[in-house]
Amino acid sequence: MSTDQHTETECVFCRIVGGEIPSERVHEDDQVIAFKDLAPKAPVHVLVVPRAHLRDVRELSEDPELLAHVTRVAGRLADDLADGEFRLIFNTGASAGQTVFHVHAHVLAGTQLTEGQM
Ligand code: D5M
Repeated sequence: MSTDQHTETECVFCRIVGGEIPSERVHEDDQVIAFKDLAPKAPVHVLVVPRAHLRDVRELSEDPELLAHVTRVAGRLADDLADGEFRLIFNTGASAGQTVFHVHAHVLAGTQLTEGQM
C-alpha cells in the first residue's frame, strides 16, 4: 500500500475538497461535501466526505456530531436523488475494500440492490 495518500497534500479526497480535482458535487456545507462516485455501482452512487482528513469511520466516530451529520446528509441525498431508501457503506481497511484513506460514506440507491452489491 502506498503511504502517499496519507498526507493531506497527496490525498485525492483532500484535493477534491479543495477544488484541485474536479468532481460532480451534489451537496456541500461547512462540514462535508458529497459527489458522484467515479465508478458508480448503482444509479445513485455518491460519496459523503468530511472536509477534515480523517482516515476511516473509526476516526470519524471520535466526532459523533460529524458522524451523525454524514448520515443525515446521506439520508437527505437519498430523498432528493432516489426514493429515500439507500445503502450506506464505510469500507474500513484494505481487506474490506477501502482504497481511499480519507473517510467516505458510499450512498447507493435508485434500484433494487442485491446482497452482493458493493
Ligand atoms: O472507495 C473509494 C471510491 O472513490 C471508489 O468507489 C472510487 C471513488 N473515487 C476515486 N477517485 C475518485 C474521484 N476523483 N472522483 C469520484 N470518485 C472517486 P473505497 O471505499 O475506498 O474503495
